[in-house]
Amino acid sequence: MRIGARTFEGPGPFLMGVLNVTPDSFSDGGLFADPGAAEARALAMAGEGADLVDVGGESTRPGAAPVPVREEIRRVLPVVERLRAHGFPLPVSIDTSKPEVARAALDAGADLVNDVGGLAAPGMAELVAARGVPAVIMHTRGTSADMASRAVYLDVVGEVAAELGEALARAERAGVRRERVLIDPGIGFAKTAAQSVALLAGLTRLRDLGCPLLVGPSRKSFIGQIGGAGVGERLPGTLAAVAACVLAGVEVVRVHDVGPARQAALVAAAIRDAARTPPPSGRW
Ligand code: PMM
Repeated sequence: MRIGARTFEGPGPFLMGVLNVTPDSFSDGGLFADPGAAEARALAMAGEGADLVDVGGESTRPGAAPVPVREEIRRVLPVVERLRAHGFPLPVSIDTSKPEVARAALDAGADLVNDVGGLAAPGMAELVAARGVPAVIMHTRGTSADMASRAVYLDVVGEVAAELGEALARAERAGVRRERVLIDPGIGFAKTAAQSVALLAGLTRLRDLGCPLLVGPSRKSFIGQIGGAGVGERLPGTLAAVAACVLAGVEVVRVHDVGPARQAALVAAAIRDAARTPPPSGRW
């Protein structure tokens, strides 16, 4: 799959570095709200081995207040513009569910649309199709306000796979090409801790959708619940989840702590590849 100037193929693992330019994200809110600080963070992540960076201007944690379109654009656009103006070497992803924000970011040079809403907003799939850019379709239910109450499943892996399949089919009807889509089970989005763990254990069942997988376990609350760790203390649990993703064949892992995640991912990949001959080819 082509993402910006780079071609991603094979099993990876590839790392998407998180660049939250929000005042209120659950783990790094406010740290990178200034475009200069955001750029420095992006460069640091590139230096630590990130393969792409994901710029987000709206906190999606349960209960977070919605951000108006103009405010979200005001947060993300200067960052994308600055990265592009200064020759930032990696593909830039825009983390948004709003087509207006995605359009502004794509116009400024973003390369991929990462939509936690699964391209469901009116006009979003059409925009992705018209621009011919790759996109992440993530699974969630409801909004930040009601997602916790919608975490009810009989078979979480089966239902998430089915709902992702429906979102993919909807996107294809709007003109999005399947070979430009990455699929994400949405760890922590309308999921309890136990459901997030069940999804991490059942990732291989999502491969039937025929798309590369992207998973974002970094610093999420299931780690806090299992390990009794506050938001700032979840690196060890994050690394365990990164390794589990890579061993399951996930192509892209979305992380805040790129350097440590890279070491964990490379060791897990070496174990994965030693266990299988020939190594998996990936689903790009
Ligand atoms: N998680 C968050 C935000 N964006 N995008 C994708 N594709 N997958 C995720 O799991 C995901 C996401 C929330 O975490 P953050 O606030 O630390 O970015």
